[in-house]
Amino acid sequence: MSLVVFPFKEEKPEVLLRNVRIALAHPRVKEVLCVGASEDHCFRAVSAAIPELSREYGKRVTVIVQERLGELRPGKGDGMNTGLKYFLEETQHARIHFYDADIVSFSEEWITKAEDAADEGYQVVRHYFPRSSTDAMITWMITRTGFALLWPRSALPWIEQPLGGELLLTRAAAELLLSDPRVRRQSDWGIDTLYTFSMVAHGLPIYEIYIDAGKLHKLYGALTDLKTMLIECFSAVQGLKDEDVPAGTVHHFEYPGPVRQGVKERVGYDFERTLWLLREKWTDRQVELLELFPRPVREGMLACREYPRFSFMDEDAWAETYLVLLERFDPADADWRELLFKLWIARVLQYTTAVALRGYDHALHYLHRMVARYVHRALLGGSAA
Ligand code: GDX
Ligand code: MG
Repeated sequence: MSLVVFPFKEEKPEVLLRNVRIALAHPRVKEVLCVGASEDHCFRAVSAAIPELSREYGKRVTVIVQERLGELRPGKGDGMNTGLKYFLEETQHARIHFYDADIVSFSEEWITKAEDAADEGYQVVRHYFPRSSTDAMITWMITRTGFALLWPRSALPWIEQPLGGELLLTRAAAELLLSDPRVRRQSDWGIDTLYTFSMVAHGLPIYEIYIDAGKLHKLYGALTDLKTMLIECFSAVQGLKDEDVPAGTVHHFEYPGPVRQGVKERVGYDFERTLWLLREKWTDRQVELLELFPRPVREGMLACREYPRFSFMDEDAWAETYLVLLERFDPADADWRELLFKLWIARVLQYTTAVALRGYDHALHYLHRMVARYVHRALLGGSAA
């Protein structure tokens, strides 16, 4: 039997409660746990609804505030790790599922597919979804790029959605993750990176299941909303750069189905608002820091102070930029954070105009090939044609 955990922060209670009901109705689910960032409005609404839910389904439902377990900004990582700890210390269930609380397309199928794969013996089951070609720009440009450049022989670069918050772990997998000090300290948005990293580093067999209906959830506007997530996800990779990851993890994935037109046509962010972020918040120190980067990047970024530019930030320029960032980026330094943000925006805009504009199929093929080329580059130097 399984425990389902929803980490949440300031979500709409009706969305979370709908998801809690779906989980409670599933025959494999014995208990549901909601882990709140604080006692916010959503926390109070869910707490009030619990007695009736428990009675209706005859199952245990609990809502708790996350513990302070990590060392970085208290965020989703403390929430997920509190869920893991509860699962291991307070229950005897065999499996734990995590789902984001804000999903409006959640269904019984998500739980069933994960359970079916776990029945086959996989220790980790991860959900992945069709996404628009301009979505997931942290995943592609930060996480998968970093995984390819740093651990080209491991399974890491090939994980479809390494930042996905939807996954199942067996008890043994949960024990390994929570006892990994690298995972426990990661209290912020870097937690998804650390879970993925740790499960591959420990050689746990992974199955990625494809959820055709897609993950519909709260949306962002300009890329500014993603700034903290970007910085924390990059820092998480950077913090791991000297770690070893063995090759040979079993990683299977379900072949994706045809992608619906609505997903193909979706624009992932507001292009015009994002463009102008390139001109903003420049300081003398950021200009100095640009000295560390290859010339086309330095000159291109300097020109952004007058007029937004990005065509210079192609795949190779980004790899070189990324390698400098891995060595020199300082997450405690506001100028470094702002510069990382602008460099990433230049990369996202370049990709959008040079690749994504040519259509969904072209773009998705490009992104997968880009990861493969980064793997090749890391193994053999230079870039593969
Ligand atoms: N307990 C707790 N504490 N929950 C949190 C916190 C926190 O500090 N911050 C966010 N959450 C919850 C939130 O309510 C939601 O249920 C989930 O975590 C994800 O947050 P959301 O704001 O919906 O983020 P988003 O952009 O949907 O990101 C998710 O997907 C990304 C991805 O798939 O690429 C999230 O799981 C990211 O970590 C992931 O990178
Ligand atoms: Mg969301």
